[in-house]
Amino acid sequence: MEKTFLMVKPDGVQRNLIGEIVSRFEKKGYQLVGAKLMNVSRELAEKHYAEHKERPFFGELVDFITSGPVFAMVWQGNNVIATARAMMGKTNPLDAAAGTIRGDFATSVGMNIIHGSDSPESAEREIGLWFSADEVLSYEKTIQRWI
Ligand code: ABT
Ligand code: MG
Repeated sequence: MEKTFLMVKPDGVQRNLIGEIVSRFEKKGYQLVGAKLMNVSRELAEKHYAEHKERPFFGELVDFITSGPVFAMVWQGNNVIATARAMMGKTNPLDAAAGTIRGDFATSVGMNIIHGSDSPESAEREIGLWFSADEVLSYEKTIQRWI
């Protein structure tokens, strides 16, 4: 079963959106298999955003993501990587459709509420970076068979 890494960024935590965001993925039919509220070290932030290292906004990005607690999660389910990205909406809230998380709650590219892995390769890399093996659970959800 496919897994992805999702994270409520510091702006989402400060704005009390953890419950709203978790609820959307639960209602969609996905299964939460790992979660923790945590402060992010600069080292972890720099590894997470390594692909943007040369970009002019890299410093601000690391400052932002380390500015307060984030809610890191692993979700599991059918096509969860691409579907979660669709549910999040486009990176720039100007382009994010109403009904998506960013479309409904975000106004800035830099502070856009949620992160989600953008491919199977990044999902594997990011889950490994943020969670240890024993923090990602495997448990039966019998309701899954109806969705
Ligand atoms: P993330 O989920 O944070 O990775 O966002 P997403 O994959 O939708 O967008 P990318 B392109 O990976 O952007 C990473 C972070 O960099 C911020 N950003 C991006 C800017 O501040 N300015 C820019 O011009 C671009 C392209 C947005 C993302 N977020 N944060 N926080
Ligand atoms: Mg990204």
